[in-house]
Amino acid sequence: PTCEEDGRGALVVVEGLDRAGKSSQCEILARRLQEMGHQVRYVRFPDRSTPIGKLIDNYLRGQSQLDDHSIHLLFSANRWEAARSIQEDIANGVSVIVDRYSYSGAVYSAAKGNSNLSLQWAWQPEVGLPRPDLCLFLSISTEEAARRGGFGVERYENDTMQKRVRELFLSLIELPHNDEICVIDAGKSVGEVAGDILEPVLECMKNVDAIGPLRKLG
Ligand code: 2DT
Ligand code: MG
Repeated sequence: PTCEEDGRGALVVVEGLDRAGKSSQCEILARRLQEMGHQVRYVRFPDRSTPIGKLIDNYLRGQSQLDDHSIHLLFSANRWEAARSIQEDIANGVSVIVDRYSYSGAVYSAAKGNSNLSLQWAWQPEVGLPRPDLCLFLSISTEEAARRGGFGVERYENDTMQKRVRELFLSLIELPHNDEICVIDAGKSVGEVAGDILEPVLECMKNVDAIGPLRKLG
């Protein structure tokens, strides 16, 4: 029922700190777009269902120890193994909503206090992956994140790490070539945030054919 038959889909990434509401917002967004007649697929990273994803899941749950470089490259490999199917969907007019992507990948690794992974090193394995047409960064203060309940038990779910992650995310957003990043105030109510997200996504989906074919991350 839409005009997408002859156009490509949009690649929309949702990023942010833990407890910013990414997963709930991705689900709401995917449902609303579907109700409007768009073809949509919802993907999340890490995708813990693949063999590489299982290694990542074990690591995050503290069941295995891995060198920081090694786990970093597994997170990236987990995106590379999904890249072709994302490209195919986009080419076939299906928009893909992605819960966490390369930005989380670079930022979480570089935020580790005990490692010497620079943001620049951490970004390199992402070069060449499908480039998002739009990246929504769900921003909440560390105080608001704390109000939303305690941390889970996984690795990275602690105050020091979250503070560093937030700072690094903000430094990424300021880079001039990252003009597809749109900052959303995720401290508002679920409904308000959903409305604030829908608007730029619809705008992006309208403009995607003017952008041309799906680009690659540089
Ligand atoms: P979830 O809570 O969203 O399942 O994420 N992470 C994620 C990385 O360190 N590198 C990555 O490339 C990605 C996608 C963020 C689990 C944790 O994994 C971190 C939180
Ligand atoms: Mg989490």
